[in-house]
Amino acid sequence: MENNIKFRFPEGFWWGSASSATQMEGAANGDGKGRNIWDHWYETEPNRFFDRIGPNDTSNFYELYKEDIRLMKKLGHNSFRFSISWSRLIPGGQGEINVKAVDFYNRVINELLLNEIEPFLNLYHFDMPLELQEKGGWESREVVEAYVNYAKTCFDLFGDRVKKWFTHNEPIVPVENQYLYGHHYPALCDFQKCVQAGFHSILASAMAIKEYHEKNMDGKIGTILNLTPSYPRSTHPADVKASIIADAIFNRSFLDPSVKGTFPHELVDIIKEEGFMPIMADGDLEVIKENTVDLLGINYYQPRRIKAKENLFNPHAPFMPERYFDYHDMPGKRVNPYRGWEIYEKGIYDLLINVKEEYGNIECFIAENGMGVENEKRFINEEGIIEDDYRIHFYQDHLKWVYKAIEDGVNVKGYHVWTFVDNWSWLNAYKNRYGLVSVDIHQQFKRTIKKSGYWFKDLTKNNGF
Ligand code: BGP
Repeated sequence: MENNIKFRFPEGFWWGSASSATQMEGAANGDGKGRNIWDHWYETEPNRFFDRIGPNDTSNFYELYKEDIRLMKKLGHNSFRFSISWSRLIPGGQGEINVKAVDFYNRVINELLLNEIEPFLNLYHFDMPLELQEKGGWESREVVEAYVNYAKTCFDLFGDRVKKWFTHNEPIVPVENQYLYGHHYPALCDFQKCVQAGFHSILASAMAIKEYHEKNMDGKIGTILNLTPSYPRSTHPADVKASIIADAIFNRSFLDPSVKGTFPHELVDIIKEEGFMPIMADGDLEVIKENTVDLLGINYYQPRRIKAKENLFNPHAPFMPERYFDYHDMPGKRVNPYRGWEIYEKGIYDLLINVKEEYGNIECFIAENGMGVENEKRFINEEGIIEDDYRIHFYQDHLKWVYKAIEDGVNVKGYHVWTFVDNWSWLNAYKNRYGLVSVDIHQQFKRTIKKSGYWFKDLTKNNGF
């Protein structure tokens, strides 16, 4: 088998997977955890969740973490990204620390290290403590301060062993979904709040980076962004312009300040012209300018196909970024029908080359890439294993382009799949499954390795395929 390896990755390449607290821990009300927006939304509007399955009982990593880490080891992980649940560590978001949570995260970190799996620790993955959301969430300056305190607490508690930190996962996603598109609580539609929340999460990230660097800990701190390369429908200048604007709004809005400490002028011009500038305090822009990331995590799922706007917008409707472009339904595109996302593996290469050319070739890694499929039970073979060949092909197709990016000089250090064990999804609960390992939610969350899990084991063992 060794000799058949066509794509051999550099020595020490980071192989692993990513997850998040709310999506996998379970024990949502257990051991002193406070409530977050998901616990609250599920209680008040369970109809918003697929099959009415909520975040209270997700995949039970809280109890099964040892078994999961043993499985990670078996499948060849050398790194694993997870997040701390802010409301578990500090119920209410500020004030007293929950000692049981400290104990839990210590046990997880120690168990990972014992198994030679490096913990990549993320501070915020969509799960605002409810009390802080009631103060306005990211809209509120007080929440920025609370977040920085929470970050400092985490560095002090776990920074002796954790050497890779991330301030946020996909910070644009909660902002757009809480304040514009209605997918996350409180489902508002208010561009002004959206801009304010976005600015505050960028500021919070920079302030946490500052704290971390000032502590002189011997690790790195970065952020994880979902990058969706924008492709214009055609070379017509109107299509190209629309695509540049979409890129500024959805990618460069967070990528530029995170890596360069600046904001794209295309976005600032629109925000100014439309009258949505955020409230900023003196010195905020300097903090953002001076405290950029050491390391960039990139989540890639799908591209964005853009064309010039076809119709005039309704001037009375709430402001939406889509006033500046339309989505282009490209004929012939390949789509994952369960999630509705286009599959375009070359996108991963294009965005990596862009990071090399436009962002100083900063050290980066693929922090999420994956394919969610419904009703995987239909693929179970006689041995009880889900034969998810489509997922193996999906990974191989993307990895070929990551490999090419490395050949072309991109400083990309690793590849994490989404996800290890099937987990609960914000919008789709357990409908679409992404794991290398399946979960039976009706049988105490029993784990079974899928075919892709065994493939991943060979991949990591051979450092390529
Ligand atoms: C990313 C998120 C993850 C995860 C994944 C799959 O954007 O960081 O939390 O959920 O997408 O998306 P979904 O669960 O919506 O299918």
